[in-house]
Amino acid sequence: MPPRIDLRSDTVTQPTPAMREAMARARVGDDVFGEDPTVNELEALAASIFGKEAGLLVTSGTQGNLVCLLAHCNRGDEVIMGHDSHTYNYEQVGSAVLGGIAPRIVPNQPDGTLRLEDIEAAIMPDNVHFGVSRLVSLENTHNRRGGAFLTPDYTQAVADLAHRHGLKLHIDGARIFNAAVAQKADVKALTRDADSVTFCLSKGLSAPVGSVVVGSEAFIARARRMRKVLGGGMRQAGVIAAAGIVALTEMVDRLAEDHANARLLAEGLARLPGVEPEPVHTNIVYFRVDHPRYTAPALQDALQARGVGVLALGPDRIRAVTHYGIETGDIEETLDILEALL
Ligand code: TLP
Repeated sequence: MPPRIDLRSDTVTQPTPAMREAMARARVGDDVFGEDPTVNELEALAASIFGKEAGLLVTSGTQGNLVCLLAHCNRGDEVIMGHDSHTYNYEQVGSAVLGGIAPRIVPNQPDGTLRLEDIEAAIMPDNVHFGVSRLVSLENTHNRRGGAFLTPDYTQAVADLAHRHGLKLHIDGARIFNAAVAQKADVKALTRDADSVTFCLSKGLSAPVGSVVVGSEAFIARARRMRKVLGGGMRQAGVIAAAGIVALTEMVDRLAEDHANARLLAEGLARLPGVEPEPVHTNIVYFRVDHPRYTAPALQDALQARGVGVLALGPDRIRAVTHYGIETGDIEETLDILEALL
Protein backbone atom coordinates (compact mmCIF):
# COMPACT_ATOMS: atom_id res chain seq x y z
CA MET A 1 0.00 0.00 0.00
CA PRO A 2 1.43 3.40 -0.91
CA PRO A 3 1.49 5.90 1.97
CA ARG A 4 -1.49 8.24 2.35
CA ILE A 5 0.75 11.31 2.07
CA ASP A 6 3.35 10.19 -0.43
CA LEU A 7 6.42 12.43 -0.44
CA ARG A 8 8.84 9.73 -1.65
CA SER A 9 8.98 11.17 -5.17
CA ASP A 10 7.05 13.14 -7.77
CA THR A 11 7.14 9.94 -9.85
CA VAL A 12 4.15 8.74 -7.79
CA THR A 13 1.78 11.35 -9.27
CA GLN A 14 -1.53 10.08 -10.60
CA PRO A 15 -2.83 11.15 -14.03
CA THR A 16 -5.37 14.00 -13.89
CA PRO A 17 -9.01 13.50 -14.97
CA ALA A 18 -8.21 15.52 -18.14
CA MET A 19 -5.37 13.11 -18.92
CA ARG A 20 -7.59 10.06 -18.51
CA GLU A 21 -10.16 11.61 -20.85
CA ALA A 22 -7.51 12.51 -23.43
CA MET A 23 -6.09 8.98 -23.23
CA ALA A 24 -9.52 7.46 -23.82
CA ARG A 25 -10.13 9.69 -26.86
CA ALA A 26 -6.60 9.51 -28.35
CA ARG A 27 -6.23 8.68 -32.03
CA VAL A 28 -3.47 6.09 -32.36
CA GLY A 29 -1.40 4.30 -35.00
CA ASP A 30 1.84 2.34 -35.25
CA ASP A 31 4.49 4.73 -33.98
CA VAL A 32 7.37 2.57 -35.23
CA PHE A 33 5.97 3.33 -38.70
CA GLY A 34 5.74 6.99 -37.63
CA GLU A 35 1.95 6.75 -37.94
CA ASP A 36 0.69 7.57 -34.47
CA PRO A 37 -0.87 11.03 -34.85
CA THR A 38 -0.94 11.72 -31.11
CA VAL A 39 2.72 10.77 -30.62
CA ASN A 40 3.62 12.96 -33.60
CA GLU A 41 1.64 15.83 -32.07
CA LEU A 42 3.38 15.46 -28.70
CA GLU A 43 6.83 15.30 -30.30
CA ALA A 44 6.14 18.42 -32.40
CA LEU A 45 4.71 20.26 -29.37
CA ALA A 46 7.76 19.40 -27.26
CA ALA A 47 10.13 20.49 -30.02
CA SER A 48 8.35 23.83 -30.38
CA ILE A 49 8.31 24.48 -26.61
CA PHE A 50 12.09 23.93 -26.51
CA GLY A 51 12.81 25.68 -29.81
CA LYS A 52 14.36 22.51 -31.25
CA GLU A 53 13.74 20.86 -34.61
CA ALA A 54 12.37 17.51 -33.45
CA GLY A 55 11.23 15.41 -30.49
CA LEU A 56 11.14 11.74 -29.55
CA LEU A 57 8.83 10.07 -27.03
CA VAL A 58 10.74 7.58 -24.88
CA THR A 59 9.65 5.25 -22.11
CA SER A 60 11.44 6.95 -19.22
CA GLY A 61 14.01 9.52 -18.20
CA THR A 62 16.58 6.74 -17.97
CA GLN A 63 15.88 5.64 -21.52
CA GLY A 64 15.94 9.25 -22.73
CA ASN A 65 19.39 9.92 -21.26
CA LEU A 66 20.71 6.58 -22.54
CA VAL A 67 19.35 7.13 -26.06
CA CYS A 68 21.03 10.56 -26.12
CA LEU A 69 24.39 9.31 -24.91
CA LEU A 70 24.31 6.44 -27.42
CA ALA A 71 23.30 8.80 -30.24
CA HIS A 72 26.06 11.33 -29.44
CA CYS A 73 28.93 8.94 -28.75
CA ASN A 74 30.87 6.02 -30.18
CA ARG A 75 32.51 3.19 -28.22
CA GLY A 76 35.55 4.53 -26.37
CA ASP A 77 34.17 8.05 -26.12
CA GLU A 78 33.89 9.89 -22.82
CA VAL A 79 31.03 11.85 -21.28
CA ILE A 80 31.87 14.49 -18.70
CA MET A 81 29.27 14.42 -15.92
CA GLY A 82 28.86 15.30 -12.25
CA HIS A 83 29.79 12.80 -9.54
CA ASP A 84 26.35 13.30 -7.99
CA SER A 85 24.39 13.22 -11.26
CA HIS A 86 21.43 10.91 -11.71
CA THR A 87 22.96 9.52 -14.89
CA TYR A 88 26.08 8.43 -12.99
CA ASN A 89 24.39 7.19 -9.82
CA TYR A 90 20.96 5.82 -10.64
CA GLU A 91 20.95 4.64 -14.25
CA GLN A 92 23.42 1.75 -13.86
CA VAL A 93 25.73 3.82 -16.12
CA GLY A 94 23.84 2.17 -18.98
CA SER A 95 25.90 4.05 -21.55
CA ALA A 96 29.01 2.19 -20.29
CA VAL A 97 27.19 -1.15 -19.99
CA LEU A 98 25.58 -1.03 -23.42
CA GLY A 99 27.58 1.53 -25.39
CA GLY A 100 31.19 1.25 -24.26
CA ILE A 101 31.02 4.93 -23.31
CA ALA A 102 33.07 5.99 -20.28
CA PRO A 103 31.89 8.56 -17.75
CA ARG A 104 34.56 11.13 -16.81
CA ILE A 105 33.49 12.42 -13.44
CA VAL A 106 33.90 15.97 -12.17
CA PRO A 107 32.62 17.25 -8.80
CA ASN A 108 29.13 18.69 -8.55
CA GLN A 109 29.14 21.95 -6.61
CA PRO A 110 26.47 22.51 -3.91
CA ASP A 111 24.33 24.38 -6.47
CA GLY A 112 24.39 21.46 -8.93
CA THR A 113 26.83 23.12 -11.32
CA LEU A 114 30.12 21.74 -12.62
CA ARG A 115 32.87 24.37 -12.47
CA LEU A 116 33.88 25.49 -15.95
CA GLU A 117 37.55 24.95 -15.12
CA ASP A 118 36.80 21.39 -13.96
CA ILE A 119 34.98 20.67 -17.22
CA GLU A 120 37.82 22.12 -19.23
CA ALA A 121 40.40 20.09 -17.30
CA ALA A 122 38.37 16.91 -17.94
CA ILE A 123 38.51 17.35 -21.73
CA MET A 124 41.19 14.93 -22.90
CA PRO A 125 43.84 16.00 -25.41
CA ASP A 126 44.01 14.17 -28.73
CA ASN A 127 46.47 11.45 -27.70
CA VAL A 128 46.60 7.71 -28.32
CA HIS A 129 46.57 7.05 -24.57
CA PHE A 130 43.22 8.73 -23.95
CA GLY A 131 39.57 8.23 -24.73
CA VAL A 132 37.82 10.78 -26.92
CA SER A 133 35.93 13.52 -25.04
CA ARG A 134 32.60 13.78 -26.83
CA LEU A 135 29.90 15.14 -24.56
CA VAL A 136 29.16 17.17 -21.43
CA SER A 137 26.03 16.22 -19.48
CA LEU A 138 24.30 18.63 -17.07
CA GLU A 139 21.30 18.00 -14.78
CA ASN A 140 18.57 20.65 -14.31
CA THR A 141 17.07 20.60 -11.72
CA HIS A 142 19.63 18.63 -9.75
CA ASN A 143 18.12 15.72 -7.87
CA ARG A 144 20.89 15.07 -5.30
CA ARG A 145 21.54 18.79 -4.90
CA GLY A 146 18.14 19.50 -3.40
CA GLY A 147 16.41 20.36 -6.67
CA ALA A 148 18.83 23.22 -7.36
CA PHE A 149 18.35 24.83 -10.76
CA LEU A 150 20.87 25.91 -13.37
CA THR A 151 20.49 29.38 -14.88
CA PRO A 152 20.36 30.27 -18.59
CA ASP A 153 23.74 32.10 -18.30
CA TYR A 154 25.50 29.14 -16.68
CA THR A 155 24.09 26.67 -19.20
CA GLN A 156 25.09 28.93 -22.06
CA ALA A 157 28.63 29.16 -20.69
CA VAL A 158 28.89 25.36 -20.55
CA ALA A 159 27.48 25.04 -24.08
CA ASP A 160 30.02 27.58 -25.36
CA LEU A 161 32.88 25.80 -23.60
CA ALA A 162 31.83 22.38 -24.89
CA HIS A 163 31.37 23.61 -28.45
CA ARG A 164 34.68 25.49 -28.41
CA HIS A 165 36.36 22.12 -27.78
CA GLY A 166 34.23 20.23 -30.30
CA LEU A 167 32.07 18.52 -27.64
CA LYS A 168 28.26 18.39 -27.51
CA LEU A 169 26.03 19.33 -24.56
CA HIS A 170 23.28 17.09 -23.21
CA ILE A 171 20.88 18.20 -20.48
CA ASP A 172 19.12 15.72 -18.21
CA GLY A 173 16.13 17.97 -17.74
CA ALA A 174 13.96 15.43 -15.95
CA ARG A 175 12.58 18.38 -13.93
CA ILE A 176 13.50 21.25 -16.26
CA PHE A 177 10.01 22.76 -15.99
CA ASN A 178 10.55 23.08 -12.24
CA ALA A 179 13.76 24.94 -13.08
CA ALA A 180 11.89 27.20 -15.48
CA VAL A 181 9.00 27.98 -13.12
CA ALA A 182 11.31 28.60 -10.13
CA GLN A 183 13.30 31.30 -11.94
CA LYS A 184 10.45 32.49 -14.19
CA ALA A 185 12.55 31.56 -17.22
CA ASP A 186 11.56 30.02 -20.53
CA VAL A 187 12.80 26.43 -21.02
CA LYS A 188 14.11 27.66 -24.38
CA ALA A 189 16.52 29.97 -22.53
CA LEU A 190 17.58 27.10 -20.25
CA THR A 191 18.44 24.82 -23.16
CA ARG A 192 19.23 27.19 -26.04
CA ASP A 193 22.51 25.77 -27.29
CA ALA A 194 22.10 22.29 -25.81
CA ASP A 195 22.42 19.58 -28.46
CA SER A 196 19.94 17.34 -26.68
CA VAL A 197 17.54 17.57 -23.76
CA THR A 198 15.59 14.83 -21.98
CA PHE A 199 12.59 15.90 -19.90
CA CYS A 200 10.07 13.81 -17.99
CA LEU A 201 6.30 13.82 -18.36
CA SER A 202 5.90 11.43 -15.46
CA LYS A 203 7.28 13.49 -12.58
CA GLY A 204 5.83 16.84 -11.50
CA LEU A 205 3.87 17.10 -14.75
CA SER A 206 1.87 14.07 -13.56
CA ALA A 207 1.53 12.04 -16.75
CA PRO A 208 1.48 8.29 -16.09
CA VAL A 209 4.37 7.30 -18.39
CA GLY A 210 7.05 8.79 -20.57
CA SER A 211 9.78 11.29 -21.25
CA VAL A 212 10.68 13.25 -24.37
CA VAL A 213 14.05 13.92 -26.02
CA VAL A 214 14.43 17.05 -28.14
CA GLY A 215 17.21 18.08 -30.52
CA SER A 216 18.00 18.59 -34.20
CA GLU A 217 16.30 16.51 -36.92
CA ALA A 218 19.54 14.64 -37.59
CA PHE A 219 20.14 13.95 -33.90
CA ILE A 220 16.59 12.74 -33.30
CA ALA A 221 16.86 10.40 -36.30
CA ARG A 222 19.89 8.76 -34.63
CA ALA A 223 18.14 8.77 -31.25
CA ARG A 224 15.12 7.05 -32.84
CA ARG A 225 17.39 4.19 -33.98
CA MET A 226 18.82 3.91 -30.46
CA ARG A 227 15.34 3.86 -28.92
CA LYS A 228 14.43 0.97 -31.24
CA VAL A 229 17.53 -1.09 -30.41
CA LEU A 230 16.73 -0.62 -26.71
CA GLY A 231 13.24 -2.01 -27.27
CA GLY A 232 11.57 1.36 -26.90
CA GLY A 233 9.51 1.36 -30.12
CA MET A 234 6.05 1.45 -28.59
CA ARG A 235 3.47 1.05 -31.39
CA GLN A 236 0.10 2.62 -30.38
CA ALA A 237 1.77 4.92 -27.88
CA GLY A 238 -0.74 7.70 -28.54
CA VAL A 239 -2.56 6.74 -25.35
CA ILE A 240 0.61 7.71 -23.48
CA ALA A 241 1.33 10.76 -25.63
CA ALA A 242 -2.21 12.08 -25.07
CA ALA A 243 -1.52 12.41 -21.36
CA GLY A 244 1.83 14.02 -22.19
CA ILE A 245 0.11 16.73 -24.25
CA VAL A 246 -2.14 17.55 -21.28
CA ALA A 247 0.97 17.57 -19.06
CA LEU A 248 2.67 20.17 -21.26
CA THR A 249 -0.37 22.35 -21.82
CA GLU A 250 -2.02 22.26 -18.35
CA MET A 251 0.46 21.16 -15.70
CA VAL A 252 3.48 23.45 -15.95
CA ASP A 253 2.34 26.62 -14.19
CA ARG A 254 0.98 24.78 -11.17
CA LEU A 255 4.51 23.56 -10.31
CA ALA A 256 4.78 26.84 -8.36
CA GLU A 257 2.35 25.32 -5.82
CA ASP A 258 4.74 22.39 -5.29
CA HIS A 259 7.60 24.82 -4.74
CA ALA A 260 5.54 26.76 -2.16
CA ASN A 261 4.66 23.52 -0.36
CA ALA A 262 8.33 22.48 -0.34
CA ARG A 263 9.27 25.80 1.26
CA LEU A 264 6.48 25.38 3.83
CA LEU A 265 7.79 21.93 4.72
CA ALA A 266 11.36 23.20 5.09
CA GLU A 267 10.25 26.15 7.24
CA GLY A 268 8.36 23.75 9.51
CA LEU A 269 11.31 21.36 9.71
CA ALA A 270 13.59 24.23 10.71
CA ARG A 271 11.44 24.75 13.84
CA LEU A 272 11.64 21.07 14.93
CA PRO A 273 14.39 19.50 17.09
CA GLY A 274 16.74 16.88 15.64
CA VAL A 275 16.14 17.69 11.96
CA GLU A 276 17.83 20.32 9.80
CA PRO A 277 16.53 21.15 6.31
CA GLU A 278 18.97 21.87 3.49
CA PRO A 279 18.25 24.90 1.25
CA VAL A 280 15.13 24.45 -0.88
CA HIS A 281 15.07 25.58 -4.51
CA THR A 282 12.12 23.80 -6.16
CA ASN A 283 10.06 20.77 -5.12
CA ILE A 284 12.73 18.64 -3.39
CA VAL A 285 13.44 18.92 0.34
CA TYR A 286 16.41 17.16 1.92
CA PHE A 287 16.86 17.21 5.65
CA ARG A 288 19.51 15.93 8.03
CA VAL A 289 18.49 13.78 10.98
CA ASP A 290 20.53 14.18 14.15
CA HIS A 291 18.25 12.92 16.90
CA PRO A 292 18.81 10.80 20.02
CA ARG A 293 16.07 8.31 19.08
CA TYR A 294 16.07 8.30 15.27
CA THR A 295 18.40 7.55 12.42
CA ALA A 296 17.05 8.58 9.01
CA PRO A 297 15.82 5.03 8.21
CA ALA A 298 14.15 4.78 11.64
CA LEU A 299 12.40 8.12 11.13
CA GLN A 300 11.33 7.03 7.63
CA ASP A 301 9.78 3.87 9.14
CA ALA A 302 8.04 5.82 11.93
CA LEU A 303 6.56 8.20 9.35
CA GLN A 304 5.54 5.30 7.12
CA ALA A 305 3.68 3.71 10.03
CA ARG A 306 1.72 6.98 10.35
CA GLY A 307 0.88 7.20 6.64
CA VAL A 308 3.65 9.52 5.43
CA GLY A 309 6.15 8.34 2.82
CA VAL A 310 9.66 9.83 2.59
CA LEU A 311 12.95 8.34 1.40
CA ALA A 312 15.95 7.86 3.71
CA LEU A 313 19.14 8.27 1.72
CA GLY A 314 21.91 7.10 4.01
CA PRO A 315 21.98 7.04 7.81
CA ASP A 316 21.24 10.73 8.42
CA ARG A 317 19.55 12.22 5.35
CA ILE A 318 15.92 12.13 4.19
CA ARG A 319 14.32 13.33 0.95
CA ALA A 320 10.72 14.56 0.63
CA VAL A 321 9.29 15.66 -2.72
CA THR A 322 6.15 17.75 -3.26
CA HIS A 323 3.92 17.27 -6.29
CA TYR A 324 0.42 17.27 -7.78
CA GLY A 325 -1.84 15.55 -5.24
CA ILE A 326 0.02 16.94 -2.21
CA GLU A 327 -1.92 19.83 -0.72
CA THR A 328 -0.83 22.41 1.84
CA GLY A 329 -2.93 20.53 4.42
CA ASP A 330 -0.84 17.40 3.79
CA ILE A 331 2.32 19.33 4.57
CA GLU A 332 0.78 20.70 7.77
CA GLU A 333 -0.28 17.19 8.79
CA THR A 334 3.21 15.83 8.03
CA LEU A 335 4.73 18.54 10.24
CA ASP A 336 2.26 17.73 13.05
CA ILE A 337 3.20 14.03 12.85
CA LEU A 338 6.90 14.90 12.87
CA GLU A 339 6.47 17.22 15.84
CA ALA A 340 4.78 14.43 17.81
CA LEU A 341 7.54 11.97 16.90
CA LEU A 342 10.50 14.23 17.59
N1 TLP B 1 14.63 9.99 -10.40
C1 TLP B 1 13.88 9.20 -9.49
C2 TLP B 1 14.72 8.02 -8.96
O1 TLP B 1 15.30 7.31 -9.99
C3 TLP B 1 15.78 8.44 -8.00
C4 TLP B 1 13.38 10.05 -8.34
O2 TLP B 1 12.53 9.56 -7.58
O3 TLP B 1 13.82 11.21 -8.22
N2 TLP B 1 17.06 12.20 -14.21
C5 TLP B 1 16.75 12.66 -12.99
C6 TLP B 1 17.34 13.94 -12.52
C7 TLP B 1 15.86 11.94 -12.17
O4 TLP B 1 15.58 12.41 -10.96
C8 TLP B 1 15.31 10.74 -12.64
C9 TLP B 1 14.38 9.91 -11.78
C10 TLP B 1 15.67 10.30 -13.92
C11 TLP B 1 16.55 11.05 -14.68
C12 TLP B 1 15.17 8.99 -14.51
O5 TLP B 1 13.82 9.03 -14.79
P1 TLP B 1 12.96 7.66 -14.87
O6 TLP B 1 12.64 7.28 -13.45
O7 TLP B 1 11.78 8.08 -15.67
O8 TLP B 1 13.80 6.65 -15.56
